[in-house]
Amino acid sequence: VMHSPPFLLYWYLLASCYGAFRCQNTDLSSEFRMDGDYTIAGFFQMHSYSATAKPRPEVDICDSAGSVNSHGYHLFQAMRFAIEQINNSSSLLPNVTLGYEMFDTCSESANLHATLSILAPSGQHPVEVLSDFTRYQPKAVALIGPDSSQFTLTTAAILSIFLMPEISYEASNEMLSLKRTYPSFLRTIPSDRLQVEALVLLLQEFGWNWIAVVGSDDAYGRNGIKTLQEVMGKHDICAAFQGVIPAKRGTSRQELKEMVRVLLGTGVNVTIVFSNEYSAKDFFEVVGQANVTDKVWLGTEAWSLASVVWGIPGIHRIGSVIGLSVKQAKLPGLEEFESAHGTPDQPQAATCAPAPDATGSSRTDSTHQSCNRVCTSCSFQADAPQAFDIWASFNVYSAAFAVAHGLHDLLGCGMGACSKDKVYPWQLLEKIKRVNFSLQDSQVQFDASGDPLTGYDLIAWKWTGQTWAFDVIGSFLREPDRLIIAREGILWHAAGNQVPVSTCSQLCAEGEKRLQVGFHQCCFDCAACPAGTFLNSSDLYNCQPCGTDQWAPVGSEICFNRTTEFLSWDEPVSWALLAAITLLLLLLAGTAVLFAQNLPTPVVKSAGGRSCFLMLGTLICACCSLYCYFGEPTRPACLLRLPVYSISFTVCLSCIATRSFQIVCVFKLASKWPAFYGAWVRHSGPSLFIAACTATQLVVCLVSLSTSPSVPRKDYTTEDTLIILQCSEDSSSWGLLYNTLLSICCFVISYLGKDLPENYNEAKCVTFSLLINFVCFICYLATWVFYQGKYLAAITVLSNLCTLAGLFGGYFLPKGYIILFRTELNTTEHFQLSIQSYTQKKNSD
Ligand SMILES: *[C@@H]1O[C@H](CO)[C@@H](O)[C@H](O)[C@H]1NC(C)=O
Ligand SMILES: *[C@@H]1O[C@H](CO)[C@@H](O)[C@H](O)[C@H]1NC(C)=O
Ligand SMILES: *[C@@H]1O[C@H](CO)[C@@H](O)[C@H](O)[C@H]1NC(C)=O
Ligand SMILES: *[C@@H]1O[C@H](CO)[C@@H](O)[C@H](O)[C@H]1NC(C)=O
Ligand SMILES: *[C@@H]1O[C@H](CO)[C@@H](O)[C@H](O)[C@H]1NC(C)=O
Ligand SMILES: *[C@@H]1O[C@H](CO)[C@@H](O)[C@H](O)[C@H]1NC(C)=O
Ligand SMILES: *[C@@H]1O[C@H](CO)[C@@H](O)[C@H](O)[C@H]1NC(C)=O
Ligand SMILES: CC(=O)N[C@H]1CO[C@H](CO)[C@@H](O)[C@@H]1O
Repeated sequence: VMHSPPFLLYWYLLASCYGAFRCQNTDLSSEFRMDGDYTIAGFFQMHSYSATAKPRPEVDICDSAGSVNSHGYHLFQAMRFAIEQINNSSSLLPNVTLGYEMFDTCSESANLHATLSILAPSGQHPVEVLSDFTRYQPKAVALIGPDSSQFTLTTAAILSIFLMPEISYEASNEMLSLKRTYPSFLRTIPSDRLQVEALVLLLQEFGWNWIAVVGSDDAYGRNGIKTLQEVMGKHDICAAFQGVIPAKRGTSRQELKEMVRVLLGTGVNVTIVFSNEYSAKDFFEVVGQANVTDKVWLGTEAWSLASVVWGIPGIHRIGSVIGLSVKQAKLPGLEEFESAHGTPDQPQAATCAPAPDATGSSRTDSTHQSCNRVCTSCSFQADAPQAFDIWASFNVYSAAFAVAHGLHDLLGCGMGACSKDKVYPWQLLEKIKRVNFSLQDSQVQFDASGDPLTGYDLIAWKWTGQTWAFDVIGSFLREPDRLIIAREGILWHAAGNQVPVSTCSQLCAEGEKRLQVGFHQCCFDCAACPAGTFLNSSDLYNCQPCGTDQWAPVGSEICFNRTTEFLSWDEPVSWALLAAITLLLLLLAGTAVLFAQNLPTPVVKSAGGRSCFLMLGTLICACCSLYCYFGEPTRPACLLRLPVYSISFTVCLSCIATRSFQIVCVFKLASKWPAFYGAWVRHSGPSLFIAACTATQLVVCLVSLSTSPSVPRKDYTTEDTLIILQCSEDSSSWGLLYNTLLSICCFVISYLGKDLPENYNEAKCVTFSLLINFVCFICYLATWVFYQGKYLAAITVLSNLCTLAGLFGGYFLPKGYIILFRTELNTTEHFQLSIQSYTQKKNSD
């Protein structure tokens, strides 16, 4: 029963592919193998091979076309070495023998051929057509390799259908981390995204933000450039130049020369070369001919230690080369193993089959000896392992051990004896994903994307004359991602061993924002942030406004808190004013007592008798309201202080007005309009007048309080650095206006009585008081227009205090003086005398 047609279709395709290869090559077994209980496949690029377009769909024969690739050869030996060690181990997979099948994957077709070969079931049965692969048992339980990202993308896509574990040791393409697409792929080399992050950290470390980026014309280079672009953009680093190194040799030389010319023309001092080793070689050959001396070249793990690059004649002149490399590692015993196992002298351990007979005219001639099968020639042709080869070998070695640990877990070896059951690849995959073991001082485990938790080492090239060497100058560590670098270990090829500069614009001074010039963010002019704004390090292109309670000077990177100000109790000005208020209060109280004691005397009677107490009382009230101007303004104080003062003052003024009016009436109106005077006295006109004036003021106050109540308010406008805390007395002017009108009224009435007898004549005094009142009011208004600050409250207090003191001094003080010191004037006789003399004078006029 077939449940999933798409799968079936896929499998048909695979099967027909496989059939096509079969026709060409009857030998389905790999080129290099060892039998065991479980077989692990290994793909290595043992020959350098440059693919060319072919008219017929044939599998490339690696050893007939290319030269031996020493690097691949050492990796291949590392896998054999690992498997032998696992077999020898008594703790890991005891009594279980692992076998291997190795393939030379020098080209796409060789790689696909190898992939299909390991998928074929054990033995040489035709491929079964299944709709469920859970019981499918291919020849190998897991695959280690292939090396390049390009081949791996193909292999991983196919193996993922079968959930067959694949651990690559050199395929760093970021896309392979996508577990949705490549669920069975793991690797022991970090993803290129991590490499990009390390490179960007390196750029930031030295403040290089105007650089060039070149990459090779393959998945590695193109994806690297793409990711670099993305990550650099996030960190405000710009690429002045971006280029792809042409892949084809020979004809494209001119193209490459033009590219290098343009690159050098940009004037950048730092270039990232995200390239495979062969394209890097082409690139640096051209750079070497361009007489470049003092630049910095940043390399990726693929070429920074590769001998094909540092071996280019004249490359020691191009400047400083800093690169990332896989983590340095030791693999003791590998070299001995290689020299012992270079020749197939142990047929039971490694089978080197003779080359198969030619099956077609297009295949290799029958006399050609396959290098893979004649291992001696390989070991003769390969170079001795470099540090780079050993370090990369460690990735192969740890991949083999990861498979072994997974298998160890799956077979239940931890319990004592291994079960040697059938193993399906998808079961093994689950176990491999969870391995966590330590190997030669490093911990091997995979994250959720199947990537290793290792970082990179940072290396710098070191030339002594023409001899190449390198220093490990730091490392990039993971979780958290960080760069540790010994800067003094780097030899810069610039004057005075200075760190080269590569920026488009000089950094702006503190507190200056950037004004982008042209297309790139890294090229800018600077402009200081205006006052009241600051430059946050998170956005260097815009000034941000400070909070309302804060201020900042021009060109600031922080905001300062504003100082809150108000007229406090403990200032000298306050002390002086408080003393004056208290003195006036005491005088008012004293006068009240004095008047109470001398109530029957004519002076007190002429001053209004009992109504004097009302006036003194209101003056005391008004005086007390002045205390509300000190200290931090509170809601009740703001609400009450002005109405209390205005109403008290109104009462006082209206009293004075009635008093003056009364006297004028007695002397002038009584005789002219007796009826009016009678009505005024009968209907208690004075009280009504006072009540009416007060009620009007009360209404004015209530209306202004209800329309805009006075509350404590922060004033930000007066000074940038201050907050002035004050009451919002927006509608206070109506009450003041009303009082002013009343004052004028008072003034007019008292002026009418200017010719009355001296004891009754208050005109001079009242006029004096009211003049003081006007002067104070005008002074206050003038100050208010020009000054807003904490001392405005003090000025208000002073103005009000003067007004009150003027009223007291003009009205009560002369009378108090007569009571105390001129008792002879304070007699009924004296008063009658003065009335008589007034009447006589009037009649004589
Ligand atoms: C495995 O053991 C054999 C003999 O016990 C020894 O010769 C060989 O070197 C060992 N291999 C490794 C890789 O340790
Ligand atoms: C580099 O210098 C050599 C000799 O100093 C000169 O012959 C050659 O033309 C120069 N090349 C370039 C590209 O300037
Ligand atoms: C391995 O096999 C040997 C002999 O066949 C046996 O003595 C030994 O107990 C086995 N070890 C384990 C761990 O199964
Ligand atoms: C892996 O093992 C190490 C040491 O045994 C341990 O510290 C670490 O927590 C383990 N990691 C996980 C993910 O279990
Ligand atoms: C490159 O270095 C030179 C000399 O040190 C310097 O004049 C130039 O401004 C640098 N270029 C950039 C883009 O920083
Ligand atoms: C600056 O910006 C960062 C991130 O947007 C923010 O967390 C920080 O509070 C800002 N600093 C100031 C002083 O506003
Ligand atoms: C500014 O005031 C806020 C709260 O009002 C306080 O948390 C902060 O520490 C103050 N900053 C400075 C620099 O005084
Ligand atoms: C335990 C075991 O089978 N060890 C074998 C592993 O393979 C090597 C040869 O590669 C043998 O020598 C060991 O006996």
